Amino acid sequence: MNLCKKYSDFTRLNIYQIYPRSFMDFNGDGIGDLQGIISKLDYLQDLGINAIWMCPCFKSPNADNGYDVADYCDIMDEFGTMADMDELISEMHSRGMKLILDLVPNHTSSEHKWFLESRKAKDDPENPYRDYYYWYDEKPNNWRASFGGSAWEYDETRGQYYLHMFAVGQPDLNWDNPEVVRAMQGVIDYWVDKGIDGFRIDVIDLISKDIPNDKPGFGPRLHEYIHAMFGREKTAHLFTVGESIVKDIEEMQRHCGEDREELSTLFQFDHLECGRADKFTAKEDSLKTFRDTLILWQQETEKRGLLYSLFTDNHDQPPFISRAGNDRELRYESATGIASMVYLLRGVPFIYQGQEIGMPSAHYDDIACFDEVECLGNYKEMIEDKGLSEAEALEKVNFGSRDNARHPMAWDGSEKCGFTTGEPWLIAHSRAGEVNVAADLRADKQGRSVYSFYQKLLRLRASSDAFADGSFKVISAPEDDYFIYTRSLGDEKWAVICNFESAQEIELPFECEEPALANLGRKEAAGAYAPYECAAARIK
Ligand code: TEU
Ligand code: CA
Repeated sequence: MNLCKKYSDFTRLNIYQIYPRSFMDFNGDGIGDLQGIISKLDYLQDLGINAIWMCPCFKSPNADNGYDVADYCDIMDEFGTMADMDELISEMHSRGMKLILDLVPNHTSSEHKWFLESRKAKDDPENPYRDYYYWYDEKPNNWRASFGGSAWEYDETRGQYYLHMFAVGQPDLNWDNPEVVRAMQGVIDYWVDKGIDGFRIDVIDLISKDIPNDKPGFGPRLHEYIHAMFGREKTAHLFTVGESIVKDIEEMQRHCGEDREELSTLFQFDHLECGRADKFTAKEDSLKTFRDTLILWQQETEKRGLLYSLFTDNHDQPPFISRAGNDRELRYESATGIASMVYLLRGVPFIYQGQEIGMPSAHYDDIACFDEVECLGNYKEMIEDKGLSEAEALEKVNFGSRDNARHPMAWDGSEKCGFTTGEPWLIAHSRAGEVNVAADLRADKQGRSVYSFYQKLLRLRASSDAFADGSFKVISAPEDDYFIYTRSLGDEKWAVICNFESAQEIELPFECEEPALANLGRKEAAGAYAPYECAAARIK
């Protein structure tokens, strides 16, 4: 028996990512919750979504908004109860939708029972949690935490340093301890028994470390640990997507090859570098670099039969249209044009909440409006260590902060955006009055609804074997300022034409039927294309 499902078992998934804190608040406390998600399932189903990846919803003191888990088998108070969770699962399953949970195996919260026990167990070999974390008398290396500062924190109770690759409140688990592996298997099995359908796995590349040799990621036992989690009969049916900074196709093969029995697919981030010099610094870029990175991964994953993850946005990334598109005058055009560059490719689509209406970055005028730990840590470093002025640092934070993706979903143009009746935990984006679900649906009358375009795109994907399983071929040349590709399976052949930022004539080397999908309503696949205009048409 193969202990992992195959590529072709997942090509019909259309996945939507939810950040529960910001999606929909049902009980009016200003924080999104599980009942809020349930209330929007019909909206999502209507869009063409058949699976949801939900960011962590487990008990947490929220040092990093739920990525610091205090109990993997219980629900965060603000989000609801286990009864709500059971209801969500059954409401989804009755609609034929799959639920993918976010597993955070690299670290726990410093308030997790494992850590509370571990910190008092230095001299107690009887305590099973004694070696659950990395404890050292002296810092064994100079690793820096992702959110600023040293990755080693002195703990008074234990009298030793512990490792945290992220916030101080996120101690890293010591996977070299077999008890930790077993504990995480127990967590997975708990949720499998509840009937969930898959996991997104947080920073999977970090779980194995080589501390004495100073190697923070891709440690020597990484694949042994992934296999221990997911190469089991109990987990064979799951869809699993790991978050990882894989460098090349060989590395991806080692995670997702069918014979490996590890993961279904991975998120890799190469293509997202378009439009920025670093996380907090913008850069003028053509979509060419984005296109060429996508092409490379398309070709390599197809050659090896690997499942590729199609995405541009998530809860860590400011909206892609705000840095690589034009989120002002051409917001509709660039949101839909970029969608056609990505979501008709070979792989499994992930659409982040708000992307389906072309929601732009948040933009706040005051650092006090920001909430997330990464940008606040970096803001401090920019001013204290790098000598930036407050205004310069604020501009950088406005560009790169993860809050750009975490502000409340704007359901309508009212003061609280239809997200809550209370005080929202984070201020809505500055253009919520203009860009919201209700306004976007109204724009359908003018043929300018991003939602409606996504809906048509997802329907096209769902109705076509070529888009689900067909092969990919690039037609445009590297010097072209546009992207043409084909997807074909047997007699079913499609062309997808996506123009970049300038108007131009586009010739096609083949004849096409009238486009089945076009953001500006064009009737011929070839001809003069407006900025970000796109079309998908069957080849005759
Ligand atoms: O992010 C992993 C990660 O590598 C981050 O540094 C990420 O690159 C950064 O946030 C981008 O700005 C994951 C989660 O997606 C993130 O939300 C968590 O904060 C982090 O792990 C720790 O659990
Ligand atoms: Ca709530």
